[in-house]
Amino acid sequence: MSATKEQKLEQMDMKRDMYQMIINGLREDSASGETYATYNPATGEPVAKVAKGTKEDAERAVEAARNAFDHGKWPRYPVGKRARILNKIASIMRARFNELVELEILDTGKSLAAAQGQVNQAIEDFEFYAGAIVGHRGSVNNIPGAFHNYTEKEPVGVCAQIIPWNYPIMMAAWKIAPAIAAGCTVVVKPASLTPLTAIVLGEICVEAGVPEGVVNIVTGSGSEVGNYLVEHPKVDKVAFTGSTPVGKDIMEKASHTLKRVTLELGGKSPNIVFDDADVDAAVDGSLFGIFYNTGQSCEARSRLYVHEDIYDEFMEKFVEKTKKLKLGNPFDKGTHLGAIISRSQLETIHGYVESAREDGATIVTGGKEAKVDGYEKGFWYEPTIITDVNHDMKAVREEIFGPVVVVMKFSDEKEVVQLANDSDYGLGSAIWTKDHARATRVAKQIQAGIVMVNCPFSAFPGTPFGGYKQSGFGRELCVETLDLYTETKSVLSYFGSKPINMFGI
Ligand code: TAP
Repeated sequence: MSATKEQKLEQMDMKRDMYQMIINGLREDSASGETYATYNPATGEPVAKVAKGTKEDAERAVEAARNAFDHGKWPRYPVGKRARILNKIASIMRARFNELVELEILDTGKSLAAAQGQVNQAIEDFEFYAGAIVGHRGSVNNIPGAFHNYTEKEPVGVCAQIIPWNYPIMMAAWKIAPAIAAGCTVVVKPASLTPLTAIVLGEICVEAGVPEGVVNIVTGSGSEVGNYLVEHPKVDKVAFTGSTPVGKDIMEKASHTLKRVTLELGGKSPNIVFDDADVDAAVDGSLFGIFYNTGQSCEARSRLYVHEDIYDEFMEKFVEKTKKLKLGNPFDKGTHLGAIISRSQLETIHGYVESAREDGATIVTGGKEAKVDGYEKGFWYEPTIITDVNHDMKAVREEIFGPVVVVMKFSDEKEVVQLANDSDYGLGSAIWTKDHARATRVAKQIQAGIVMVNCPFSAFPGTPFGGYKQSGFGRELCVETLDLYTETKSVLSYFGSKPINMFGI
């Protein structure tokens, strides 16, 4: 059943029993009338019902986005007006910060600190692109004679944006903010496990004055809704964040209509601790590097290389602090690690740990499902450290996407650079050293989109985020992203007094 026009203006509680999609500025049920339940991974309890979108809903959303792009006001607004509306979105999010945080925690089971940081960054993304788009312009080019050439940046068009479950609101903001800043219209497909904050963000966009059809949020499965969007001839670009296998499939299918594609995929990021590092800082940074967001981060530093001269000291402190990490009520300020997103992800994580065990590795701490008082029906895994591994092992080569780190000893710089680069992935990397020359030298040699030097985290709005190799291509979170949501049009004019007769006849 279609929503009424009045619903467009109505602000609802963020926490509610039922979440509809956002299509053409309205809350909409699925064409099939079907819903599904989302669960709180910390408790295993249902959170709410969500419209179960279908191809028909994806079609309606693409039509709305196409119409808004081809005939609507948004791409034609002066850039300052779009910027003002992006800032309005940010200010509504800020005013409803606590509600957004609560909803994100219920939907993902992540800790309060993680959710707060991610909602805050989502807000800052809109503010960042409100500013960045104003300075994103074409050029006037030096050409000879009576010619004049300038370029204009024009929005790419209708963008399908498919996002994962690990950072639901942040990923939605990373996608929506630059696209609409550039004048595109979007159809966002959130992960089925965590659609709630993306839906609410779509509502906030409408409330802030984004015209109907510009931001559409369609829930439903990746295999049906996601795939339909990727293959749709009226979609101009696909921006995807998710696993490498799905990214490859999307790239292949999007090629049939030669869509623009950006892919932010998986990772297996190296974390190198040199013998001259500040050991305490490296321990704290490595702890955060792997266990933040319960290890469910694409740029999790999951391969830890420690120089042999400081290995024992480092490991003693690293293991001790890992054992102190607190799992528990995600809303409690003192909780460090939240839940794992689902039972199936928990089993995947444990499968990797078991494979390491079978390959002869040592599980130094963790290595099993965690029992958390009061949360017996939730999905929890112990922070896990694995040693005695080598680069042939599955747990060292493949992305685990959980709170599991493999640790290796190294003896020299050349060797560790080689080990760090011995991966199909190339997203994040970290270096711990007091030697500036070494940091610069190693940073240059690492095959990854991001290098963190003595720094526990990877990005702020403004810093490029994206991968080398099978971690994908394209950069998000930065000014360069705007290039990926725009085409460059070159206008060449002739101002000579004599007409040009190129054929001379
Ligand atoms: P995926 O299974 O790849 O799912 C990501 C999104 O794609 C979901 O919305 C999913 O829908 C949809 N999808 C699944 N199959 C599809 C298909 N055939 N066509 C179109 N869409 C499809 O990943 P995930 O398990 O949610 O997330 C974990 C992965 O994302 C990890 O590998 C992680 O490294 C990566 N990740 C990367 C980054 C960056 S920035 N590089 C950031 C976060 C996560 P359903 O939910 O309905 O299946």
